[in-house]
Amino acid sequence: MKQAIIYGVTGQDGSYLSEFLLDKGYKVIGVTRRSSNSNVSRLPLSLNNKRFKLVQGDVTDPASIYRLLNKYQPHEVYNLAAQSHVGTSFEQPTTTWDITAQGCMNILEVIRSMSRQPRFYQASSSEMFGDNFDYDSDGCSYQDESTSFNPRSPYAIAKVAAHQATSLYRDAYGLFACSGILFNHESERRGEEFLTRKVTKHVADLHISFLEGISIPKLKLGNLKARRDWGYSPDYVEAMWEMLQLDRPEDYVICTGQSHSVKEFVKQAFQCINIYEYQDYIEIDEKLRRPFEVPYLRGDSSKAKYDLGWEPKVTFEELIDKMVINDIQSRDRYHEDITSFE
Ligand code: NAP
Ligand code: F7E
Repeated sequence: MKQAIIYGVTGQDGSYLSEFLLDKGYKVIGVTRRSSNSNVSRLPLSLNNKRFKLVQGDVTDPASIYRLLNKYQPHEVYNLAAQSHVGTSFEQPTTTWDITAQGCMNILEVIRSMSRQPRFYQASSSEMFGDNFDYDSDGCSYQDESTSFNPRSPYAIAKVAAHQATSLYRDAYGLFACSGILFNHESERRGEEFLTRKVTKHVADLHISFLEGISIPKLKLGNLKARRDWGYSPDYVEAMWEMLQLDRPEDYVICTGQSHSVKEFVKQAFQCINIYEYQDYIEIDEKLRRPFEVPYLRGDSSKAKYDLGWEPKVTFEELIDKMVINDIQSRDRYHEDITSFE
């Protein structure tokens, strides 16, 4: 039976990847760092599976990585662990570096020392491009595997370091190590401080507030002009696995090829509850703007389509529908629980 270790299993992608690998018949060892409260809320399905094992560990602790990898001797290691919030990285640059850059190097060093070396996946990010892009034959801007990096946040700098380390260990030591350069991907399990989930959760709250006849404060947002290429996380974790099944390790851009502004996302989310004048329900908070913004992301994943046969399945509109409906249903369930308690 194939075994995989997932660092970052408690996060959005880690939870979907563990379910995907379990469906494929893997034994999955999910690594979680110690916390004072349970952080496994995204893992109920995996935890019910006998082939899933949750263990403690931390990517900033090399000895713990050494012990885990040598104990389980996995076939594949997925490094999804990161301080992944770009805004927070401006406030906590050193923590971001320690987890996101040094953490990757710590895993690579352990793999290098092993006699039976597992295949390694590194979660790279479109943030690494910063404000760089190329032009296609129609004059439209895009980023792909050959676009140069220009990281413009502590998070992106740490991701570039990890990305380059992964490529170095592949070339210098012959490790089977790949980086997926993933553009933004979201889901019902997205953390609530990211733009998409913050918006869909607010839209759900607003919907319930109308039913209850109460008013809630406006949604505070930062930059509405930035453009992102937003896809669906369960689609994207499939590409991670596909990369590790290849004959040769290579890096791949994973994206939808469509770019939308934050404003377009907000507009579409409010339309899900039949609000067409979304401007009446939001306000701009200058404190939510970042010291530097990545203005435009639109990926080209032709290489992944050709080599991996990978294509995104969920569209921008379907993604927003799924997230809003899920948040409304969760609020309904919460509302029922409160009512029955009263
Ligand atoms: P996420 O929800 O923030 O999950 C991050 C995971 O890393 C969590 O499980 C977190 O554990 C874990 N972690 C943090 N510090 C750790 C440490 N010191 N040791 C071990 N684990 C640690 O992120 P995501 O959206 O699933 O993204 C997965 C990966 O892809 C991240 O590396 C992210 O930077 C990268 N990425 C994401 C996107 C995107 O749009 N989602 C795009 C490109 C790249 P806790 O639960 O304990 O906090
Ligand atoms: O911001 C703008 C913000 O925090 C999206 C991470 O998964 O994808 C993600 O990074 C956009 C930015 O994601 C608010 O300025 C406006 O332009 O959801 P986000 P991100 O920064 O793009 C990349 C690929 C990763 O690798 C990262 O790990 O929305 N924005 N107003 C806001 N953003 C937030 N969070 N909150 C606001 O109120």
